Amino acid sequence: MDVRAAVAFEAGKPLEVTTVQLEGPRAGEVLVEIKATGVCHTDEFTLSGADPEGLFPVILGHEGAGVVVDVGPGVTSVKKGDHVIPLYTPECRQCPSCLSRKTNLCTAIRATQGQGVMPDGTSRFSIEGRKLHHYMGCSTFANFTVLPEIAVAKIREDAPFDKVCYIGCGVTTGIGAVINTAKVEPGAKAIVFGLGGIGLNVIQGLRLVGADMIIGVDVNPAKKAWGERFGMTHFVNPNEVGDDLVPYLVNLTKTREDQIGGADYTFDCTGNVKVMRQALEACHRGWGQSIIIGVAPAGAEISTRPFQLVTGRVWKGSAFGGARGRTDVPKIVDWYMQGKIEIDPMITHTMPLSDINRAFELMRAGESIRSVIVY
Ligand code: NAD
Ligand code: AHE
Ligand code: ZN
Repeated sequence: MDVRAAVAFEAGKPLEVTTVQLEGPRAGEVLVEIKATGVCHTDEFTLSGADPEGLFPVILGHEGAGVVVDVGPGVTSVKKGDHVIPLYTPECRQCPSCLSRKTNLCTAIRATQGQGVMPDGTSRFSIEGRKLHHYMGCSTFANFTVLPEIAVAKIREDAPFDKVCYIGCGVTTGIGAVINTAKVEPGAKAIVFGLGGIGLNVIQGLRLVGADMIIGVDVNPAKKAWGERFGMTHFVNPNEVGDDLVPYLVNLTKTREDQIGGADYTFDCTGNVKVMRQALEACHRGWGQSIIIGVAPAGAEISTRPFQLVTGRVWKGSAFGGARGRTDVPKIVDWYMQGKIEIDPMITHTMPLSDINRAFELMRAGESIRSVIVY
């Protein structure tokens, strides 16, 4: 069938909105009509050419919501008409990783996902006979896409697509990093580096669990008001502090004179490896945990003095907020519908697919929190 898609033909070039061809679902796959999709910084990361796994030509997008319109042979857990959120981290509940109960990183289809194809090794997308790659198993920058059954979460039908699409990445990543990865306790002191579409969700996650001190760090002064809107208690602009950012932050966390200072938890939501080091070193000696959420370019490496770890600081990573998609995403949709978490104010821009390059420009300029494409 013919579908409308924004195609990334080459790294570093604008997307081209055009008609492409999509084959129907094969065994174990579903065809989903995408109703809305967010534009995440990771789409920009891959489009820029910085992603070591980046493949072109490709249909990007991994933060969608839509309706199942057809299912392939053997599909049992969803049916036509179901409302779903595509999952770049699937949940098969059968692979060694799922069965371990130690990680959300299902390994059932990760290899083919990274190769930009369906689990059978082929792509469903093409343009004039030329293969197009799938992206993160989702390709939500198309009004229809094919996904493995294990890579969709069924959600309630009264949830608005143009809001809950954000749960497909940003909301779950930020809130999940607090709840699932760091397991932040009430009363904790936390620092969030980077107050964009992810960092603001970390902040609202910290508010949700009852953190006492929520320090936001961003080079963009406009993010102060944004952080405060979701529960941030202090704002620090590194450009106003200079080279002494870490001691400044450590000092800020002292609430008694006899404390040595440092955060119980820090979160990197920038993808900048220098910031990741600052985040680790701003943790409290003996127990502070630093959670890396940001995705760094090919070749980038993190470093610190091993002494930082010897003295009890912990470096951890978090993908999709440690969430098990088919289990956790419907619950997060419920939290939104019940008013426990906010999404609407973070969606600063909505636009049709034809304007998708504007969404990328707004993100690069730091002018949007989330842009959502509505089909
Ligand atoms: P964004 O562009 O909306 O926000 C990034 C923020 O970081 C901006 O506010 C920017 O001003 C700030 N920033 C940049 N340099 C900084 C510095 N040196 N110090 C402090 N702040 C700085 O991006 P986003 O959508 O929030 O994504 C953030 C990161 O998280 C990206 O690297 C993205 O690829 C990654 N990500 C990871 C996961 C995951 O599962 N691990 C999921 C989604 C996104
Ligand atoms: N391809 C990149 C890795 C990108 C990455 O780490 N992606 C996150 C999700 S970002 C969503 O916005 C993730 O889920 N990682 C786990 C995984 O299996 O990819 C690279 O650096 O190679
Ligand atoms: Zn994302």
